[in-house]
Parts: sequence; structure tokens; C-alpha cells
Amino acid sequence: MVFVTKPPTENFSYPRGSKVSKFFAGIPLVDLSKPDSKQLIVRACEEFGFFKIINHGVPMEFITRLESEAIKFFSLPLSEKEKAGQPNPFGYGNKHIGKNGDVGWVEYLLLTANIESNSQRFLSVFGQNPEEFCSALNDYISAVKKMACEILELMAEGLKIQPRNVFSKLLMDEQSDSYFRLNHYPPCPELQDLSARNVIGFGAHTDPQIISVLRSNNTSGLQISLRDGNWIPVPPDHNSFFINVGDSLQVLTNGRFQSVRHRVLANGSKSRVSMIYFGGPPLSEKIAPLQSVMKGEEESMYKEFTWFEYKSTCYNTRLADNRLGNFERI
Ligand code: GA4
Repeated sequence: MVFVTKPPTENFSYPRGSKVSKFFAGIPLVDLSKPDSKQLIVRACEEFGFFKIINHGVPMEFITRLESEAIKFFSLPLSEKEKAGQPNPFGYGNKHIGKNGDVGWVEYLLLTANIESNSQRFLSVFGQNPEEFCSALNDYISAVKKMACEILELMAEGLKIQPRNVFSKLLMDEQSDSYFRLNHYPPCPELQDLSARNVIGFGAHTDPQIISVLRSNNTSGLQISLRDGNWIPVPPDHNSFFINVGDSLQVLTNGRFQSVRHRVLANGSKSRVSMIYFGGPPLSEKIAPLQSVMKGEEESMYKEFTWFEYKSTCYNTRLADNRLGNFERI
């Protein structure tokens, strides 16, 4: 990545040593091959909106192939990467995130998870040979989407709601508005100076969609925020996936599941590469608490809206904004 200047600290930096909760027992771990996984998933979604998945069934070969394609892409000269177009919403972005002034020590490729729609973009970057990138992307997205749907079905079972595909059908729908993102956080030389403050790779935010599935190489940086506001570093694990509850799932469960605030801090010596699938519903889908999750006289905590309405609002906000706040019933 070509960063000609130093990261402007007033925009990128966090004070060092944010508090870490004394009572945190670790990132919840779910083994998808075990029969107790649905209960563990529900508990993790209620307490943190975040958990780690092992025995996920996604072939390692798909993961390593896409990672090496991503590294190849990010190693191209800036002018080549820019041929993917500006990220509005899909394309190549460098330091600027969204369109409202957020910046981070990151470059990225933001894509629709609907593979065919990306082909023109890849033709522009890879000339006549976009096949390797496209096939790696296709295999990876298909496998991760399948796993995301399995997890959503376990959530429904764990919540004891019917039908079991009540969440997963939103991702399986042909019109599902799902995204895919490749992020590259280059090493940040500023951080080798021990007195330097933390540098933001990707600022604190929640994901607007239903569920996000993240995989990264073995470089640290990801942190999640606990309910008490403390930030917890997530130890990287390149063989596992991390699941985030998104804002839409928070609404569908009437706040029983919480979308997780998370951020990425830049690393002083190692480059971090992550790939994230954001499972979203069709644009016309009404996002409202499911009757089956509400108990007795329980009322909806949210005003009614469609995914299109929510997404449109989101794109006019800054990363750190509380986007769901505008849709809460007072
Ligand atoms: C956060 C989750 C996904 O990465 C994303 C992001 C999107 C973008 O990068 O363009 C947003 C951000 C995300 C939420 C608020 C708006 C939109 C940047 C931003 C400041 C692709 C998404 O869907 O929402």
C-alpha cells in the first residue's frame, strides 16, 4: 500500500492502554460439531454478540487460496488496484471508509457477495485473466454462506423458534443483499516507536447486516467492546472464523441478541489480511422483531423499517454512530 505521509494522528490515534475488564473469561468458543453448539451460540449472542467457530466445515484450501489471491491483489501497484473503481459502494478503497469522513490505516476491496455482479470489476483489474481470483472468491463465499446459514439455523433452534430457517432464508433469498470485504492493514511504522499512540485500522462500529463472518491471518488487531464499554483484544486464529451479530439480527430478536461494537488497531510490524462476509436480507425485507421471540406482553423495541431504509440511513452516518438509535421506540 502506498502511504506517502505518516498517519495523521489526530484522525487515526487512540490513547494507549484502554481498560480491559478484569472479569472477562475469554472469547466464547463454539465447536460446530458438538451437540451443545446451539445453546452456546445463543448465550454468546446474548452476552457479547460475538463468538469464535471451530470445526466449521469450510475447506482450508478455499481459505488459503482466497488469502493468496487477496495478497496478490494488494501487492499490485496502486494504479492497478484503482482500476477496481471507487468504493461507492463497491470497489477499491484506501484509508477512506464510507463517505462521511472516516479514515483508517487500511486498504480494502468491497464487493457484493453476488459473484457474477463483480465480473466487470475483475476484468478491469486482472485484464483477460480474472478467473483465478473469481473462482477463489466464488468457492470461499459459497462455503462461508453455507456455514453462516447453518449457524443462523442453530440460533433459531437455540431460541426455540420456528421455522428453523426463519433467519437463514433471508441470506438464501436470491435477492439477499450480502456484501464481501477484503481488508489489508499494512504494518504501521509509527508504532515501532514505543511512545506512539495506538493507530486505528478500522474505527469502532457495529455491522448493519444480520450476521458477519470474519476470518483473518495470524496478525492481531481486532478488538470487541463489552457491554461495560471495555475493549477486549481478540487473539487471531487463522484456522477459525469469528461471528458478529449485526444490527438487523438485534432487531429481529427484539434486542435479545446484541450487535457487537468492534474495531481494528494497526500493527507495528505485521500486515493483517481479513475477509468478511456480511449476510444481509433482501432490500424490501421488513426488519422487525419476530412474533415468536416475543414473550407474553413484550412489545417491539423498534419502529418498523425495511432493510433498504436502514441501509440508506447507515450510509449517511459515521462509523461510530449509534445507527439503531434512530429506530428505537421511546
Ligand atoms: C460497516 C460494515 C461493512 O464493512 C460495511 C461498512 C460501510 C462501508 O465501508 O462503506 C459503512 C459501515 C459498514 C457502516 C456505516 C457507513 C457504511 C461505512 C460507513 C461509515 C460495508 C457496511 O455495510 O456498513
